[in-house]
Amino acid sequence: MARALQLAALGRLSTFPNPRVGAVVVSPDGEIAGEGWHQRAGEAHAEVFALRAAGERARGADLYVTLEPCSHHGRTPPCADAVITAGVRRVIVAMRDPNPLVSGRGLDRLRAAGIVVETGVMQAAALNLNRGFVSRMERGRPFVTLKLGASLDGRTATASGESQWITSSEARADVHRLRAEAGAVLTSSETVLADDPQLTVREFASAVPLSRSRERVAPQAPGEGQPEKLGAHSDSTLSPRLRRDPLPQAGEGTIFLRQPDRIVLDSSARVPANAKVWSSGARRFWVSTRDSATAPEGVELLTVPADTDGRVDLPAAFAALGTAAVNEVLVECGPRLAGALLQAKLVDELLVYLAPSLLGSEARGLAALPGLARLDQRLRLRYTDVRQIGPDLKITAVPEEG
Ligand code: AOF
Ligand code: ZN
Repeated sequence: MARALQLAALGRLSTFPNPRVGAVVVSPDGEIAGEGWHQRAGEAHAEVFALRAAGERARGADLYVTLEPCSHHGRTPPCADAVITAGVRRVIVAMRDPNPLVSGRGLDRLRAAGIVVETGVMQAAALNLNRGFVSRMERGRPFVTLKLGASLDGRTATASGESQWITSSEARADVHRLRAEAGAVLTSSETVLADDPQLTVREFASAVPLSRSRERVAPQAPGEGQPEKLGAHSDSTLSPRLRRDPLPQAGEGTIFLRQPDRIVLDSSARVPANAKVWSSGARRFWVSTRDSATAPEGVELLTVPADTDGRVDLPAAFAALGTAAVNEVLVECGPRLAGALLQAKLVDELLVYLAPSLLGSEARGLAALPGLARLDQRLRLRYTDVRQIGPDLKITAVPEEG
């Protein structure tokens, strides 16, 4: 399963809106007979690649797959049927498919065909890899990461979508990698009008390995961490035999980089057609309360209700993005939207890059929040990770419940 998760992670930058899925066929004599991972929506599922690679050796074999095999006819036929036809004896699954079209029916179908099914193996790692897909399926909205940049005293100098305060190129490359992984970047009209950011992946592009070399496949900035969530199962902990195994036949060693969707929340539709954020290359969403606004070419207008202040109603905006098949968003914005998202409890994870400098009390804070009458009204967070990225600190935190 550790290997299947590694394979699934190869789709980290390319499977949206589909989940990242990996599969390994192990023959009765304990050899890996086939491997596969899902590469792009509309193309074959992980199980199909793995079964194809295994051929006749799938008969009587064990199939390790990071997501329950599907039971529905989507863009591709049901994988559960392919597993049954291939003569697999046992299927080991990391997590159930939260897609209501599947949701246990794939497992039922396998069991009905007499296949032994085990579930929940390395489930936490699988859920983490697909936190965006799971969020969209279960909550109808994307997983939201709010990225902020500040001085050590928590101050920011600019309205900054593109974080002009971040001087270190390491931190910038890290943010570009996060944009690629999230698959969508969201900001406010205020930030667009102030900074005219592109919000595309540029610095990271050269760091994305497109070669066939196994060693260079996992995209990772120096010192960075997502893959070490799988770290305990990295190559070094696998048996030498597994380590020598070749990559899957299909799409061998290829990582597809897709530019992230770009999303602008713009209540009164003020962002001009020539804003850089609308430049071509990805899906672009203009979320506004004005249904009469004329969207620039290639930009999709999502009209949502206004809140009591006349701004975009945030829960409605994120629900609309869920409907538009956005799994995960990286929010890069100024203090106003940051504060509003935190107050609306729409932030799942907070990333704060802290530069080694002090801006003093005249500079603005990170998130605009109403003044507190009592300390127990404070917004509580829990740190989940701290690391150094170049000269900066990167702190990951999650809001506490309640
Ligand atoms: C994937 N890749 O490896 C697996 C998936 O439109 P379709 O036919 O590609 O179906 C997509 C759904 O299939 C997806 O939402 C998930 O529920 C299920 N499993 N999807 O893209 C895979 N195993
Ligand atoms: Zn499938």
